[in-house]
Amino acid sequence: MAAAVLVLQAAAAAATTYTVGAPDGLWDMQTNYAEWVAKRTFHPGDKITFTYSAELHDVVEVSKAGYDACSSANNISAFRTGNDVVALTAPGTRYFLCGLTGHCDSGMKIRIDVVAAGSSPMSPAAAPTSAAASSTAGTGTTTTVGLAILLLLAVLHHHRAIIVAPL
Ligand SMILES: [Cu+2]
Repeated sequence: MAAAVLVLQAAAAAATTYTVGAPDGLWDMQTNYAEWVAKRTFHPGDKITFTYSAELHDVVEVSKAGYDACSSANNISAFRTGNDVVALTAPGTRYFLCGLTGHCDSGMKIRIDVVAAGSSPMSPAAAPTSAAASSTAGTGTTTTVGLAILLLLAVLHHHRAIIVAPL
């Protein structure tokens, strides 16, 4: 189990393509997207894929205002192939909704926060940071051990001097 988690984290460290809603859902009327995004961290370079029946839904990228109001009137872009890949190229928040009447109001909207690598504890940059922290700690330990050895040598030397002196 721990190994599986590590593998997942390693996979997340590289550019990842996420199928929106998967594995428990898809781009549909049932999936809780707030819950889905909460379990994931999106970084620049990642992609999200909207998979759905093109007869039933579409995907519209909107502004925050559009997202809040469930309005696709001033959309940024629209997709309707049923298998739409969106590249998350830069840090920031992206908003998507289904443009079909009533679907967004029923919860078919998703907000994706794209965070720079390093701003999340699970990000790849966190590893070098903690590695640096532990190597700093390692240096501290080495210094302490080195001092202890020096002290020991000094004591031994002093001791020997005492032993040697009478000879
Ligand atoms: Cu829809």
